[in-house]
Amino acid sequence: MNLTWVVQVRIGLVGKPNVGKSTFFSAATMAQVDIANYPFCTIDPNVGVAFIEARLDCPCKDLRNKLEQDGRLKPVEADDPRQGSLCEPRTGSCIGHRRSVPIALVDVAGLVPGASEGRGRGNAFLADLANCDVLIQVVDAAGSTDLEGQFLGAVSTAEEAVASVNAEITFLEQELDAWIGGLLEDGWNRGVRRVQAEGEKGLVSFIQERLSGLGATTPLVSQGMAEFNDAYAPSQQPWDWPTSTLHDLGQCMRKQLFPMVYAANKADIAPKGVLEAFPNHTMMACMADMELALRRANEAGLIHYRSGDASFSVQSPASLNDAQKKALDHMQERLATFDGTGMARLMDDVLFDRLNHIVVYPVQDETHWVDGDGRVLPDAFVVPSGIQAKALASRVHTDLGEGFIRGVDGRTRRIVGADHELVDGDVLKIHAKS
Ligand SMILES: Nc1nc2c(ncn2[C@@H]2O[C@H](COP(=O)(O)OP(=O)(O)O)[C@@H](O)[C@H]2O)c(=O)[nH]1
Ligand SMILES: [Mg+2]
Repeated sequence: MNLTWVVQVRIGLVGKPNVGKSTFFSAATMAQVDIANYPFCTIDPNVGVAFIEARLDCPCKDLRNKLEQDGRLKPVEADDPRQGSLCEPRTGSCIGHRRSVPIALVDVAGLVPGASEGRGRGNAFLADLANCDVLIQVVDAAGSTDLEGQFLGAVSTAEEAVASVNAEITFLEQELDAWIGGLLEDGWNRGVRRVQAEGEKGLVSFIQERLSGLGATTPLVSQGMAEFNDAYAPSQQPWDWPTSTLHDLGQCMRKQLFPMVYAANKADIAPKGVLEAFPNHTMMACMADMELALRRANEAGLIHYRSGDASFSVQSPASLNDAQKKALDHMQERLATFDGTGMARLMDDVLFDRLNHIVVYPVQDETHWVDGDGRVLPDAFVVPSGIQAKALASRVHTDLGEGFIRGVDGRTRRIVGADHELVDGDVLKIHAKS
């Protein structure tokens, strides 16, 4: 089976140069994955797979509880490396019933001021951006670099850092707006003819087609249109709209197409109070280079660290030299101060709050929660909250969707119909005509 389906969400890392995008990307995509399962990774070196922990415990916890109650399984041993997990994930991992799910992460380089007019890599970044469901703008919370990414000498005051972050946010919005506004402007004559023939419905379908390469769907465009009408209430007819109005329209579409979350990176060297200056943004403190260092040290067997944790343990303290000890002490202290590197928290927020996704577990056997080969809970699907049973079936396999007969809820054993809406942590058996 083609396994590209396991990655349903694409997150883009954007921002001016030298803010830490590539560091964030390397840290987040470090887990070894079987690249054959993710063909897109081999095509683009700046696309990788990152794992995000599901919010709810893996259903293998319920399975274990049941087996223990029935006396068919002994309680977890203290030294069990999987800390009780019973599942056999095809991708990602599950330890202590903490199950991780894959997403695609894209390091979008070259988005510099003026990029939409051809500066830097010019429009090359657009192809990277186009398929992203959501963007993380990495900003330099320390204000240690200018808009071109040149390092500034002195460390900024809070005021300077806030002004600098504001400039980063504004430049990126302007670049995206100019790009989307330009796309609308280009074909506007055709758009106008559609409005004359079909009214606003024609305009929506024109915009949707124009921006389909960016993931525009009719509901998204309609939502953007509603916000445009609210905010700008243009008095002229669309055929009389000046360029500036088209760009306002582009801005409303951008907000729909690219929801944005901010990583206030370099928190370790940032002055206090930067985050507080952005109450209307989803912004979280981040230390990408520390996450990278911790993951590398973990990989090398020096420490035991799990992304998201606010501390780590040293494998064999006696074997460390003074320099290593000092470096690790320093990291412990920073980690405690910031309650973790912030990366896992940010990705969790993006996937489950901003994108409102859930994790569900399709199985072939509703009693034992296994697939055809007897593999326990092999797949964890990241899907939009409230997805219907038949739509989930289509994501598992187009044949399962087309032949959908009914589903069976793995917990209640109730039969559910095509329009049954799934909730986080559901286990579902799908019956389909073959
Ligand atoms: N102090 C500090 N420096 C960082 C952090 N993350 C990245 N850097 C440094 O910022 C510089 C630019 O990082 P890079 O990932 O290449 O930035 P990119 O151009 O946005 O991809 C490098 O020297 C990194 O080591 C962080 O959290 N704190
Ligand atoms: Mg880079």
